[in-house]
Amino acid sequence: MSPHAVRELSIRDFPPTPPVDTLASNASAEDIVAALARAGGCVVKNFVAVDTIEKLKRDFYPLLDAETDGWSGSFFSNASRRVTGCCSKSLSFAEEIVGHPLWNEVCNILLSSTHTSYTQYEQVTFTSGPQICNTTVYSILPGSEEQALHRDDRIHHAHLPAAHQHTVGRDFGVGLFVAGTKCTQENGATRFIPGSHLWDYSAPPPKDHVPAYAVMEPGDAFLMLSGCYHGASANVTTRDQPDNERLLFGTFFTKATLRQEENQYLASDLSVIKNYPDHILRLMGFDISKPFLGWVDMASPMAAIRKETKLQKSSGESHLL
Ligand SMILES: O=C(O)CCC(=O)C(=O)O
Ligand SMILES: [Fe+2]
Repeated sequence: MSPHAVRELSIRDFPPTPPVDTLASNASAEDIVAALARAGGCVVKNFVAVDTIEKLKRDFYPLLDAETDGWSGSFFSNASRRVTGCCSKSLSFAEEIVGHPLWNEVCNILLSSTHTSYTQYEQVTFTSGPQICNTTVYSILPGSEEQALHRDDRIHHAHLPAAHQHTVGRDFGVGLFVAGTKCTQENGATRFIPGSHLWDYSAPPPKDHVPAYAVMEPGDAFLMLSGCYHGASANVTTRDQPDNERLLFGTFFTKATLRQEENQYLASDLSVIKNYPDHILRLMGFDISKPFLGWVDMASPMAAIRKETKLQKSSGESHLL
Protein backbone atom coordinates (compact mmCIF):
# COMPACT_ATOMS: atom_id res chain seq x y z
CA MET A 1 0.00 0.00 0.00
CA SER A 2 1.42 3.40 -0.91
CA PRO A 3 1.95 5.66 2.10
CA HIS A 4 -0.58 8.08 0.57
CA ALA A 5 -3.36 5.55 -0.10
CA VAL A 6 -6.67 6.75 1.33
CA ARG A 7 -8.23 4.38 3.87
CA GLU A 8 -11.83 3.47 3.07
CA LEU A 9 -14.13 5.15 5.56
CA SER A 10 -16.38 3.14 7.85
CA ILE A 11 -19.59 4.29 9.56
CA ARG A 12 -17.50 4.19 12.76
CA ASP A 13 -15.54 7.18 11.44
CA PHE A 14 -18.70 9.31 11.63
CA PRO A 15 -20.69 10.59 14.63
CA PRO A 16 -23.29 8.13 16.03
CA THR A 17 -26.33 7.77 13.77
CA PRO A 18 -29.17 9.95 15.12
CA PRO A 19 -32.65 8.46 15.60
CA VAL A 20 -35.25 9.29 12.94
CA ASP A 21 -38.48 10.87 14.18
CA THR A 22 -42.02 10.00 13.14
CA LEU A 23 -44.25 12.96 13.94
CA ALA A 24 -48.02 13.33 14.17
CA SER A 25 -49.91 15.50 11.67
CA ASN A 26 -50.41 18.19 14.31
CA ALA A 27 -46.63 18.65 14.70
CA SER A 28 -45.52 22.27 14.38
CA ALA A 29 -43.17 23.46 11.64
CA GLU A 30 -40.58 24.03 14.36
CA ASP A 31 -40.89 20.38 15.52
CA ILE A 32 -40.36 19.21 11.94
CA VAL A 33 -37.37 21.53 11.44
CA ALA A 34 -35.83 20.21 14.69
CA ALA A 35 -36.31 16.60 13.50
CA LEU A 36 -34.76 17.44 10.10
CA ALA A 37 -31.87 19.28 11.75
CA ARG A 38 -31.06 16.16 13.83
CA ALA A 39 -31.39 13.35 11.31
CA GLY A 40 -31.74 15.02 7.89
CA GLY A 41 -35.10 13.30 7.36
CA CYS A 42 -38.35 12.55 9.20
CA VAL A 43 -41.79 11.08 8.57
CA VAL A 44 -45.02 12.97 9.29
CA LYS A 45 -48.09 10.75 9.61
CA ASN A 46 -51.36 11.63 7.79
CA PHE A 47 -49.80 14.69 6.17
CA VAL A 48 -52.35 14.64 3.32
CA ALA A 49 -55.95 13.36 3.55
CA VAL A 50 -56.65 10.00 1.93
CA ASP A 51 -59.37 11.69 -0.24
CA THR A 52 -56.67 13.94 -1.67
CA ILE A 53 -54.48 10.93 -2.41
CA GLU A 54 -57.40 9.43 -4.37
CA LYS A 55 -57.79 12.68 -6.36
CA LEU A 56 -54.05 12.73 -7.09
CA LYS A 57 -54.14 9.12 -8.26
CA ARG A 58 -57.05 9.93 -10.60
CA ASP A 59 -55.01 12.82 -12.05
CA PHE A 60 -51.71 10.96 -12.40
CA TYR A 61 -52.41 7.30 -13.19
CA PRO A 62 -53.47 8.05 -16.79
CA LEU A 63 -50.23 10.04 -17.21
CA LEU A 64 -48.08 7.33 -15.59
CA ASP A 65 -49.77 4.69 -17.74
CA ALA A 66 -49.00 6.76 -20.85
CA GLU A 67 -45.30 6.97 -19.90
CA THR A 68 -43.53 4.94 -22.57
CA ASP A 69 -40.16 6.66 -22.77
CA GLY A 70 -38.49 4.66 -20.03
CA TRP A 71 -35.18 5.98 -18.79
CA SER A 72 -32.00 5.30 -20.67
CA GLY A 73 -29.51 6.55 -18.05
CA SER A 74 -28.49 4.84 -14.84
CA PHE A 75 -30.05 7.24 -12.30
CA PHE A 76 -33.56 5.71 -12.48
CA SER A 77 -34.42 2.05 -12.96
CA ASN A 78 -36.21 0.93 -16.14
CA ALA A 79 -38.95 -0.59 -13.99
CA SER A 80 -39.86 2.85 -12.69
CA ARG A 81 -42.13 5.51 -14.17
CA ARG A 82 -42.27 9.23 -13.58
CA VAL A 83 -44.44 12.22 -14.36
CA THR A 84 -42.87 15.68 -14.11
CA GLY A 85 -44.20 19.22 -14.59
CA CYS A 86 -46.88 18.26 -12.08
CA CYS A 87 -48.30 21.67 -11.14
CA SER A 88 -50.07 22.41 -14.38
CA LYS A 89 -51.12 18.76 -14.75
CA SER A 90 -53.04 18.72 -11.48
CA LEU A 91 -54.54 21.54 -9.45
CA SER A 92 -54.71 19.11 -6.51
CA PHE A 93 -50.94 18.58 -6.75
CA ALA A 94 -50.36 22.35 -6.94
CA GLU A 95 -52.63 23.20 -4.02
CA GLU A 96 -52.33 20.22 -1.73
CA ILE A 97 -48.71 19.12 -2.22
CA VAL A 98 -46.83 22.25 -3.36
CA GLY A 99 -49.13 24.61 -1.43
CA HIS A 100 -49.45 22.44 1.71
CA PRO A 101 -49.43 25.03 4.54
CA LEU A 102 -47.21 23.06 6.97
CA TRP A 103 -44.75 22.21 4.18
CA ASN A 104 -44.67 25.88 3.19
CA GLU A 105 -43.96 26.89 6.81
CA VAL A 106 -41.06 24.40 7.06
CA CYS A 107 -39.59 25.75 3.82
CA ASN A 108 -40.07 29.37 4.93
CA ILE A 109 -37.95 28.62 7.98
CA LEU A 110 -35.23 26.65 6.19
CA LEU A 111 -34.96 28.37 2.81
CA SER A 112 -35.68 32.08 3.33
CA SER A 113 -32.73 34.43 3.19
CA THR A 114 -32.28 38.06 4.15
CA HIS A 115 -29.63 40.21 2.57
CA THR A 116 -28.44 43.69 3.46
CA SER A 117 -26.44 45.95 1.12
CA TYR A 118 -26.02 49.63 0.25
CA THR A 119 -27.69 51.60 -2.52
CA GLN A 120 -25.25 54.49 -2.39
CA TYR A 121 -25.54 55.55 1.29
CA GLU A 122 -28.85 53.93 2.05
CA GLN A 123 -28.75 50.55 3.72
CA VAL A 124 -31.34 48.25 2.18
CA THR A 125 -32.50 44.80 3.28
CA PHE A 126 -34.28 42.24 1.13
CA THR A 127 -35.85 38.92 2.05
CA SER A 128 -36.38 36.13 -0.45
CA GLY A 129 -38.46 33.03 0.24
CA PRO A 130 -38.56 29.46 -1.04
CA GLN A 131 -39.69 28.27 -4.48
CA ILE A 132 -40.20 24.95 -6.28
CA CYS A 133 -37.03 23.21 -7.41
CA ASN A 134 -38.79 20.28 -9.07
CA THR A 135 -42.03 18.28 -9.07
CA THR A 136 -42.11 14.52 -9.77
CA VAL A 137 -44.54 11.65 -9.29
CA TYR A 138 -42.51 8.45 -8.85
CA SER A 139 -43.96 5.00 -9.47
CA ILE A 140 -41.63 2.10 -8.72
CA LEU A 141 -42.72 -1.30 -9.98
CA PRO A 142 -41.60 -4.86 -9.20
CA GLY A 143 -38.06 -5.49 -10.48
CA SER A 144 -37.02 -1.86 -10.08
CA GLU A 145 -33.35 -1.66 -9.11
CA GLU A 146 -31.88 0.20 -6.17
CA GLN A 147 -31.09 3.85 -6.95
CA ALA A 148 -27.55 4.99 -6.18
CA LEU A 149 -27.16 7.03 -3.00
CA HIS A 150 -26.73 10.72 -3.78
CA ARG A 151 -27.19 14.22 -2.39
CA ASP A 152 -29.78 16.27 -4.26
CA ASP A 153 -28.00 19.57 -3.56
CA ARG A 154 -25.21 18.64 -5.98
CA ILE A 155 -27.38 20.33 -8.64
CA HIS A 156 -26.38 23.61 -6.98
CA HIS A 157 -22.74 22.51 -6.61
CA ALA A 158 -23.12 22.36 -2.83
CA HIS A 159 -19.87 21.33 -1.16
CA LEU A 160 -19.93 21.70 2.60
CA PRO A 161 -17.47 20.79 5.36
CA ALA A 162 -18.50 18.55 8.26
CA ALA A 163 -20.64 20.30 10.87
CA HIS A 164 -21.35 19.32 14.48
CA GLN A 165 -24.88 20.57 14.18
CA HIS A 166 -27.28 21.91 11.63
CA THR A 167 -27.74 25.67 11.29
CA VAL A 168 -30.68 27.31 9.54
CA GLY A 169 -29.52 28.79 6.24
CA ARG A 170 -27.08 26.02 5.22
CA ASP A 171 -29.56 24.05 3.09
CA PHE A 172 -29.91 24.43 -0.65
CA GLY A 173 -33.15 22.51 -0.69
CA VAL A 174 -35.71 20.44 1.16
CA GLY A 175 -37.72 17.54 -0.27
CA LEU A 176 -41.27 16.36 0.35
CA PHE A 177 -42.38 12.85 -0.66
CA VAL A 178 -46.04 12.07 0.01
CA ALA A 179 -46.96 8.38 -0.09
CA GLY A 180 -49.60 7.45 -2.68
CA THR A 181 -49.39 3.76 -1.76
CA LYS A 182 -47.95 1.83 1.16
CA CYS A 183 -44.16 2.35 1.03
CA THR A 184 -42.25 -0.64 2.37
CA GLN A 185 -38.64 -1.74 2.43
CA GLU A 186 -39.69 -4.47 -0.07
CA ASN A 187 -41.48 -2.23 -2.60
CA GLY A 188 -38.82 0.49 -2.80
CA ALA A 189 -39.21 2.93 0.11
CA THR A 190 -36.71 5.80 -0.05
CA ARG A 191 -33.65 4.89 2.01
CA PHE A 192 -31.36 7.49 3.52
CA ILE A 193 -28.42 7.78 5.88
CA PRO A 194 -29.51 9.64 9.01
CA GLY A 195 -27.03 12.35 9.96
CA SER A 196 -25.28 12.40 6.56
CA HIS A 197 -26.44 16.00 5.92
CA LEU A 198 -23.75 17.02 8.41
CA TRP A 199 -20.89 14.99 6.95
CA ASP A 200 -17.97 16.35 4.95
CA TYR A 201 -19.14 16.44 1.34
CA SER A 202 -15.72 15.22 0.10
CA ALA A 203 -16.44 11.69 1.35
CA PRO A 204 -18.56 9.00 -0.36
CA PRO A 205 -21.11 7.18 1.81
CA PRO A 206 -19.32 4.49 3.85
CA LYS A 207 -20.00 1.00 2.47
CA ASP A 208 -21.02 -0.32 5.91
CA HIS A 209 -23.68 2.38 6.45
CA VAL A 210 -27.03 1.29 7.86
CA PRO A 211 -29.83 3.12 6.02
CA ALA A 212 -33.18 4.19 7.44
CA TYR A 213 -36.26 3.51 5.29
CA ALA A 214 -39.14 5.96 4.77
CA VAL A 215 -41.81 3.35 5.51
CA MET A 216 -45.24 4.97 5.10
CA GLU A 217 -48.98 4.51 4.70
CA PRO A 218 -50.85 6.43 1.97
CA GLY A 219 -51.05 10.11 3.00
CA ASP A 220 -47.91 10.04 5.19
CA ALA A 221 -44.97 12.21 4.14
CA PHE A 222 -41.20 11.89 4.24
CA LEU A 223 -39.36 15.21 4.45
CA MET A 224 -35.63 15.38 3.80
CA LEU A 225 -32.87 17.97 3.60
CA SER A 226 -31.23 17.98 0.18
CA GLY A 227 -27.79 17.37 1.74
CA CYS A 228 -28.76 13.92 3.02
CA TYR A 229 -27.49 10.81 1.21
CA HIS A 230 -30.53 8.93 -0.10
CA GLY A 231 -31.99 6.93 -3.00
CA ALA A 232 -34.94 4.73 -3.85
CA SER A 233 -34.63 1.10 -2.69
CA ALA A 234 -35.02 -1.86 -5.01
CA ASN A 235 -38.57 -3.14 -5.47
CA VAL A 236 -38.19 -6.85 -4.71
CA THR A 237 -41.92 -7.66 -4.75
CA THR A 238 -43.64 -9.62 -7.52
CA ARG A 239 -46.69 -8.55 -9.56
CA ASP A 240 -48.95 -11.09 -7.84
CA GLN A 241 -48.16 -9.68 -4.38
CA PRO A 242 -50.28 -6.97 -2.75
CA ASP A 243 -48.69 -3.50 -2.37
CA ASN A 244 -46.23 -4.16 -5.19
CA GLU A 245 -46.11 -0.56 -6.41
CA ARG A 246 -44.43 2.29 -4.56
CA LEU A 247 -45.99 5.62 -5.51
CA LEU A 248 -44.75 9.01 -4.25
CA PHE A 249 -45.96 12.53 -4.99
CA GLY A 250 -42.73 14.50 -4.69
CA THR A 251 -41.59 18.08 -4.76
CA PHE A 252 -38.31 19.72 -3.84
CA PHE A 253 -38.08 23.37 -2.87
CA THR A 254 -35.02 25.59 -3.07
CA LYS A 255 -34.18 29.23 -2.39
CA ALA A 256 -35.72 31.70 -4.87
CA THR A 257 -32.22 33.11 -5.44
CA LEU A 258 -31.11 29.80 -7.02
CA ARG A 259 -31.93 28.29 -10.40
CA GLN A 260 -34.80 25.79 -10.39
CA GLU A 261 -33.92 22.21 -11.33
CA GLU A 262 -37.13 21.83 -13.31
CA ASN A 263 -37.78 24.85 -15.51
CA GLN A 264 -41.27 25.83 -14.39
CA TYR A 265 -41.67 28.44 -17.13
CA LEU A 266 -41.39 25.81 -19.88
CA ALA A 267 -42.63 22.75 -17.97
CA SER A 268 -45.98 24.38 -17.22
CA ASP A 269 -48.98 24.90 -19.47
CA LEU A 270 -49.28 28.67 -19.02
CA SER A 271 -52.88 28.76 -20.24
CA VAL A 272 -53.77 26.51 -17.27
CA ILE A 273 -51.68 28.04 -14.51
CA LYS A 274 -52.46 31.66 -15.28
CA ASN A 275 -55.72 31.04 -13.40
CA TYR A 276 -53.98 29.50 -10.37
CA PRO A 277 -53.99 31.38 -7.05
CA ASP A 278 -51.19 33.93 -6.56
CA HIS A 279 -49.56 32.02 -3.69
CA ILE A 280 -49.15 28.92 -5.90
CA LEU A 281 -47.69 30.95 -8.77
CA ARG A 282 -45.26 32.57 -6.33
CA LEU A 283 -44.08 29.15 -5.14
CA MET A 284 -43.70 28.05 -8.77
CA GLY A 285 -41.26 30.91 -9.31
CA PHE A 286 -43.57 33.27 -11.19
CA ASP A 287 -42.64 36.05 -8.81
CA ILE A 288 -39.83 38.50 -8.22
CA SER A 289 -37.16 37.38 -5.76
CA LYS A 290 -36.29 40.76 -4.34
CA PRO A 291 -34.35 42.65 -5.48
CA PHE A 292 -34.92 42.39 -9.24
CA LEU A 293 -34.60 38.65 -9.87
CA GLY A 294 -36.92 37.27 -12.52
CA TRP A 295 -38.64 40.27 -14.10
CA VAL A 296 -40.29 40.33 -17.50
CA ASP A 297 -40.73 43.76 -19.04
CA MET A 298 -39.68 45.18 -15.66
CA ALA A 299 -42.61 43.51 -13.90
CA SER A 300 -43.51 40.22 -12.24
CA PRO A 301 -43.77 37.19 -14.55
CA MET A 302 -47.21 36.70 -13.01
CA ALA A 303 -48.36 39.85 -14.81
CA ALA A 304 -46.79 38.53 -18.03
CA ILE A 305 -48.60 35.18 -18.00
CA ARG A 306 -51.87 36.89 -17.12
CA LYS A 307 -51.21 39.22 -20.07
CA GLU A 308 -51.84 42.25 -17.90
CA THR A 309 -51.35 45.56 -19.63
CA LYS A 310 -48.71 48.02 -18.52
CA LEU A 311 -51.42 49.95 -16.64
CA GLN A 312 -52.67 46.88 -14.78
CA LYS A 313 -49.19 45.89 -13.63
CA SER A 314 -48.32 47.21 -10.20
CA SER A 315 -46.32 50.14 -11.32
CA GLY A 316 -42.77 51.20 -10.85
CA GLU A 317 -39.54 49.95 -9.43
CA SER A 318 -40.96 49.33 -5.96
CA HIS A 319 -42.60 46.19 -7.33
CA LEU A 320 -39.17 44.77 -8.09
CA LEU A 321 -37.58 45.80 -4.82
O1 LIG B 1 -37.64 7.63 -5.57
C1 LIG B 1 -37.05 7.90 -4.51
O2 LIG B 1 -37.27 7.32 -3.45
C2 LIG B 1 -36.01 8.97 -4.48
C3 LIG B 1 -35.86 9.71 -5.78
C4 LIG B 1 -34.69 10.62 -5.77
O3 LIG B 1 -33.90 10.62 -4.89
C5 LIG B 1 -34.48 11.59 -6.85
O4 LIG B 1 -35.21 11.59 -7.85
O5 LIG B 1 -33.55 12.43 -6.72
FE1 LIG C 1 -32.67 12.37 -4.91
